[in-house]
Amino acid sequence: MTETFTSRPAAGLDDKSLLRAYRTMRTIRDFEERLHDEFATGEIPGFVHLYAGEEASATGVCSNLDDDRDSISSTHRGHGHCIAKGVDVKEMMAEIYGRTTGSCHGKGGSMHIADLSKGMLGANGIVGGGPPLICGTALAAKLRGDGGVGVAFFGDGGSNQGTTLESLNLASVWNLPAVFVAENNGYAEATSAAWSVGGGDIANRAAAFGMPGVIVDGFDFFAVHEAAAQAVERARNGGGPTLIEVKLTRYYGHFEGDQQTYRSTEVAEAREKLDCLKRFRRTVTGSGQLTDGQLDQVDAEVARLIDEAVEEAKAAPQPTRADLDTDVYISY
Ligand SMILES: Cc1ncc(C[n+]2csc(CCOP(=O)(O)OP(=O)(O)O)c2C)c(N)n1
Ligand SMILES: [Mg+2]
Repeated sequence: MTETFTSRPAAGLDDKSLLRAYRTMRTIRDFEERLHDEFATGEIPGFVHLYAGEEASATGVCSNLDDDRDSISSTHRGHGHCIAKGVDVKEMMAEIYGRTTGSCHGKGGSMHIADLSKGMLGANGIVGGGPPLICGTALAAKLRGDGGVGVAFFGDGGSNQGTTLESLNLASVWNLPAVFVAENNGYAEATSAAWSVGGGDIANRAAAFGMPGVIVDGFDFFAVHEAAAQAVERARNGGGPTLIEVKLTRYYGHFEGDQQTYRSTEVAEAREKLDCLKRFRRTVTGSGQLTDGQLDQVDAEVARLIDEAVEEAKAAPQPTRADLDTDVYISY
């Protein structure tokens, strides 16, 4: 049966870990809200899909992972996953602006940000493209025997792709150290998950593949962190894969420019009543573990970082024609 996780305040995390988690979520939020404004000026090339509202998912999961042995795959909505896995924020911003100082030298843009040194295999324009990659990295970790884990993030839409279902099966039969994180934000573009996801909750599908399936409140950092901690621990110790379904809401449209005629008041309500940053603050100040002053300081530092990231990205050079021939094969 599918288990539902509930929040346990602070979940044994020390002050430093709590501050780090808050900083990560705040950085994702500010990064995305700033991009929302900057995209409207027309200066950013290509498509941008914002992760605001979903911060507790990437942060709660990735706070259980190491840089060197653990890897993640992401989606078209990948900025939050990148930040949570430790990709440099200024390089990310430059990448989105298509500048040579970007994480992929300005040639990938929003949907292809990758940093293998951080175990971030890449955002991915192919819905359902990530899970097969993670079967590969999880198999590699299993062969290395270093306890490494692969985590695939995908959406409710991605959960219906054959690639995802095949990956769940492969991870099961090969007993791979993999964690599958279905971020169910209720929509695939404008299509409601209530209509498109057969069998009710995505986590129910885990039973068919003989792995644990859990449902987590995606507004609750602590619930996500704990569910992921158990799944990662199981994977590291040879217990095989887990499917975690994180229920959340995206605060912006499917892409920047989406008129969102398919929904009305749910975002305002989520921002007001459910927001993961507000909830985190209430929990850690209520328990006396952190003060409002400490969190306000993080807010100020992150605001400065994002200002600098945008300023530096705008001032950085664009790739030249000669750059077309590099980063293709061996100079990658
Ligand atoms: C294989 C494939 N099919 C269709 C698309 C077009 N597409 C891009 S995003 C998207 C919806 C994805 O929804 P979901 O997986 O729920 O992720 P979310 O956008 O909600 O984060 C679709 C259909 C694509 N990029 N790749
Ligand atoms: Mg979705």
